[in-house]
Amino acid sequence: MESKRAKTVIVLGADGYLGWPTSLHLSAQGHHVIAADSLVRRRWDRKGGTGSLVPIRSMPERVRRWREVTGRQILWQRADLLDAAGLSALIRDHRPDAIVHFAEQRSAPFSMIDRYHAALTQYNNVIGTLNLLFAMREYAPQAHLIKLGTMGEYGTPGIAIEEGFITIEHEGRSDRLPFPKLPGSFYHLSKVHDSHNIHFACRTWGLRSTDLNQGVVYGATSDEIGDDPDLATRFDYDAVWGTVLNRFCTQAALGRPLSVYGRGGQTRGILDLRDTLACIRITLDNPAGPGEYRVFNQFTEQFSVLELAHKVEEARAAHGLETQIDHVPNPRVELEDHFYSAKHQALLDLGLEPHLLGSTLIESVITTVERRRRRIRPELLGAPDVDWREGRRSPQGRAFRPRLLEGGEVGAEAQAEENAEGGPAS
Ligand code: NAD
Ligand code: USQ
Repeated sequence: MESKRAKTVIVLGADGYLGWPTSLHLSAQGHHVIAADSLVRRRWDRKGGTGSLVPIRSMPERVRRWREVTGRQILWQRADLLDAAGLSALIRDHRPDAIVHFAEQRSAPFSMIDRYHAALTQYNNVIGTLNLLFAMREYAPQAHLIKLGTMGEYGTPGIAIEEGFITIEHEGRSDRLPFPKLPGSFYHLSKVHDSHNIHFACRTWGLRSTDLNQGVVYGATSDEIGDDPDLATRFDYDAVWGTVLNRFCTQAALGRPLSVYGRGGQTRGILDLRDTLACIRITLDNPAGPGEYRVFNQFTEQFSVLELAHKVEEARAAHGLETQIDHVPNPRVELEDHFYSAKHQALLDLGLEPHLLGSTLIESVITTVERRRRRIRPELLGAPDVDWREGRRSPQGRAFRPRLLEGGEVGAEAQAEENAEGGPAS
């Protein structure tokens, strides 16, 4: 079903796990989608020895395929948020109604490898978003910025988590203020810094934004992708990029033990990839007002890590298969036993109908993995080599030096690789 009014939407980070299916979903709704990405994630994979389990096509190939199967056009533009001039030109040329911003370094372990990776993460994310805010002020002050934040901005406080703001009474006065933040990695901190900058830009320049504090996403496909290999989105399973349930499904598919860190008492909000797309669509259809900065907590259910492992175990047991659950020393600094109650009402009120986690979904992810089992590198499945206190313990960490603070300049070697993969705008 198409949205009421077709909008011009720039999707930043459109080559990623979430950005690509979002581009397809919004295009299927009849929106005019400009899909932009610097392709830096593909480079981080090459340098770090990781990679998507599901093969992914180049961006020109993907948009071509989408046009073949639907007749719809997605415009592919290579763009780096660190290149302020290039980003401004992108916004100026398209004057979007909305910008969906996924384009960040999104791995907590990556940000904890060493000083270099912490700085890379915060520079890429915070300065990239700052560049975007300035470009919007100049060329698209009416556009709705839909920014991907994270539930991890809040951490695990001992009180219920509100959606962005909390009313505080202090010395006889009361005010509605941003909810306190206790993030658990330099990556999660970068999102907190973004939130403050976006909130400030809304208050000061009258920009409009929705900050989507999203939980951990699971799943391997969407309605638009189906099982078309030419439209597939990436699927990470290694200890740096793979998120917890996708990792557990991959481990189960190989008959390997599930890697629960510590006792698995850490509780997280989670959601199905298809619900991420629905949340973006709903947010796009219901924009923030001028000068408004609002926060939606974007997840559908909460589970402890051990409960997630048991869900996978149960789904396998239904087929007579046994699953081993291993408790590996937790490389992160996390609370094992903690209170967790996070509100997530705003998107439900706007019409979100969640896909709740069930055995069918777990089985379908496992089937996706089984089809690709020959591509799995078993050494990437096990215990992580990035420790929150010590950084990366393996020698690979010292050799892994992706670009840093290059201000949008791409080295000749990286440029050649990117041309092979992404090419210029098609
Ligand atoms: P991803 O790594 O698959 O995709 C991110 C994309 O952004 C990559 O294609 C990368 O090349 C691009 N990018 C990064 N920096 C860029 C820059 N400076 N300029 C242009 N492009 C750049 O990550 P994902 O899982 O799709 O996550 C997308 C967003 O959603 C991130 O902001 C992440 O923090 C957030 N998020 C993800 C999850 C999850 O479980 N995957 C959960 C909550 C929030
Ligand atoms: N965990 C395990 N075993 C594993 C992998 C993870 O026990 O093999 C545990 C972690 O210790 C943690 C939980 O599972 O307690 C979630 O870890 P994760 O790697 O799935 O998620 P996280 O590092 O928080 O990051 C992911 C995305 C990030 C997003 C975040 C949403 O990579 O981009 O912001 O989920 S949230 O967790 O709500 O902050």
